Amino acid sequence: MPVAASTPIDLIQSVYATLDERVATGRAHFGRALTLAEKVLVNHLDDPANTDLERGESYVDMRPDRVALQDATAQMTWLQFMTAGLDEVQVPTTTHCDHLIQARDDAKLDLQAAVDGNAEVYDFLESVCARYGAGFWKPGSGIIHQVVLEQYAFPGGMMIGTDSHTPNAGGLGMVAIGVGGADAVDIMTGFPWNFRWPRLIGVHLTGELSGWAAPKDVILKVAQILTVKGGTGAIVEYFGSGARSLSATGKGTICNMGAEIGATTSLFAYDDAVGRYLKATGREAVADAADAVAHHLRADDEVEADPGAYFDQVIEIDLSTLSPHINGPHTPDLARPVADLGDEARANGWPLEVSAGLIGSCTNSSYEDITRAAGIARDAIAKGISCKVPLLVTPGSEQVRATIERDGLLADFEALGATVLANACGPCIGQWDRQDVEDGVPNSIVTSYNRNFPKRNDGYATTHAFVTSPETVIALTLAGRLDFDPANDTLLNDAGEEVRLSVGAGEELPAQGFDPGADTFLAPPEDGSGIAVVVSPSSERLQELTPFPAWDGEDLADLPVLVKAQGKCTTDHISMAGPWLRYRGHLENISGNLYMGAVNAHGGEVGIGLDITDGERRPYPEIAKRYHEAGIAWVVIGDENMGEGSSREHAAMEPRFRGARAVIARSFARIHETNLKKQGVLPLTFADPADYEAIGERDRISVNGLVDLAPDTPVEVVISHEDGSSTTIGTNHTFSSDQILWFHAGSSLNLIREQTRG
Ligand code: MIC
Ligand code: SF4
Repeated sequence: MPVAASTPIDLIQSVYATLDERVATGRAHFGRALTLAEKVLVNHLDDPANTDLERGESYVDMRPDRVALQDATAQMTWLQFMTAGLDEVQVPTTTHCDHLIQARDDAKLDLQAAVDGNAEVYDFLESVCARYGAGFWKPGSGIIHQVVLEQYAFPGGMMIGTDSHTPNAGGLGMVAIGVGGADAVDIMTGFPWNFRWPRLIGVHLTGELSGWAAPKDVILKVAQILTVKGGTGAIVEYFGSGARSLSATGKGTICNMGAEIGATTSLFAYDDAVGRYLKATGREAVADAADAVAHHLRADDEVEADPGAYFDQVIEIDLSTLSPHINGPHTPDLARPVADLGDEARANGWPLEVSAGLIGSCTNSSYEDITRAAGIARDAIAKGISCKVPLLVTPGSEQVRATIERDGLLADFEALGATVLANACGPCIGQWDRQDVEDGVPNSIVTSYNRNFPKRNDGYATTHAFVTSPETVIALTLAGRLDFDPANDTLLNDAGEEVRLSVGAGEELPAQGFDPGADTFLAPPEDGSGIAVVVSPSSERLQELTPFPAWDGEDLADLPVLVKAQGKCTTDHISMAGPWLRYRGHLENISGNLYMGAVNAHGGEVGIGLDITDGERRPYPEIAKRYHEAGIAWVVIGDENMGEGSSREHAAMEPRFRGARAVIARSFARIHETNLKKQGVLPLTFADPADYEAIGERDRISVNGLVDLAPDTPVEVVISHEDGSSTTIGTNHTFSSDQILWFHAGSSLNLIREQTRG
């Protein structure tokens, strides 16, 4: 299994070699032309001849080309893989160290602190990669999605990654899907990857961006239209002349943040801009190979001519009239034009002063982004405007960092007093050890990131985070206020004059080529079988996994409700990141954060509920631990889009470990729902969403008829109320017949283990 620092051309050639035949089979199957997503998917079917391909219905087996893991999710993924008893990963796999680096002082000090502080975890990941034949990207390499875009993504390919923003690679025309670790283990162990054939949403882009508008505004607008759950179960395909006017990295930004609308993934066609990016990143051979099959790397012409006939929903966006947007706080779909934010902030009592500006992340740290933002910084200095609040810049990769340093762009930010952080997730994932503002002080920040759930950046619930383009971040940070519209308003400079900021076009790619920077990749040895992978029994950060028990064949009878969550319950609410990232490899210890952020529907307290064993109110993680120790199984009740956000399977493994048997919600986010299924927990949805209201704090839940659990068959749930009465309700599930075997076995991993270990 060759795992190099980039995708080998023969792997790509072998994917392209089957396109003619597979695309023809796909056209014959549907009796019509195909969209790009359909072509790529059909080309990666495990069994193209015998598969039902009904949108939103059929489950299909896929054969992705690659797997990418990031350090915070990789630990659990590898711990699961290790139990399968194989000698080598069966599909090229890489691990990227990016999430565990804290942002505090600057790039150098923070990186060193991470290398020292996380030594045990990095050593584990490095040795496990070497042992099982995977590539290892050391801390400092950059954020997984930027590194994948620069090295591994290719048009028409298919990959999965244990991070919800894996779709970033859709900017190069790859079907790249974010999954939980157990899904990755399926592929790494050589099994096909099972997923639901997606619905298709088409976004028709016309016109061209101008002025302050940026690619980010496209996805901010799409998020407003589709909301955080509008993309669930769908692939979003962008097409049209406007799509062809965007740079490859701009397309990446749009696909990246498609995670925020719950989309399975998003993608763009292969075009000249993608070809230019491939060449600039040293992949001429990939561009040549893609040119030779370019007609297969875009939708058939009929699709653009009559999109309504091919997509379940079509959204029209004219880039020429798209104004700069800014979304938030607390949810990424709360959008409005930048010009309207001031009034809205005043009406809602959001602090108008900007307390910090943050540029970078996996979403927006391309060379083009940085040149545009740095141009504004230069312009500000020339016009006598200074920056009064902290400005933090996170380069997305070592290659971007080295290049923007060489080209003097970092110096432009530093001239404004900016701090350049390590090439890592840092403040985007609660790893911001913030010194300038204290917890409890209401404040507003502007970021070029993608997510803005409460506590997501500095760990403070009182920080209001707004997401926007890097251009707008710089402008609002310089103004120091949310009620500033850079296109129309002026600022007072050091000489007391009114000046207006200008924005330039930026540079799509570096004129002098990319500087790769430090070499941070470690290839695995030819034969890793002699390498020891150590998990110390006394470690507080890593713990070997004990398989979850198989289903005992019984229904669930009279289980207490640990949590009835009200409103948003994202994976950040279920298993918080930030300080808890250090326990991502230790199931027992990380379970100390279980449902800490969930809002209790009975009374609205956060993270606190009723312990039925003694009637005390306690933090959820404590109650869960007490139930676990007492052998009491339990259920969870969720609201809409339960488990929105991250791919972290900890949000499913922790409940499972502590005794959860079912999660009954109004609706689920795709990855969380799959993660629950994979770990042997039943995700059920209320047939009548109003039944959510029927569940009281001391009620007991029974789930009946599990022996007959079958696809498309409702499941009966009985709510036994405190007063002795009961209500019988219907619930639905999305298990396929194969997935029901996961439930029977206790987890999908148990099933794999049975097969690999014989
Ligand atoms: C995120 O942006 O929430 C993360 C941290 O990258 C997660 C993965 C994780 O929880 O480790 C994601 O998006 O999947
Ligand atoms: Fe990292 Fe933030 Fe991107 Fe997640 S969204 S991968 S935390 S930079």
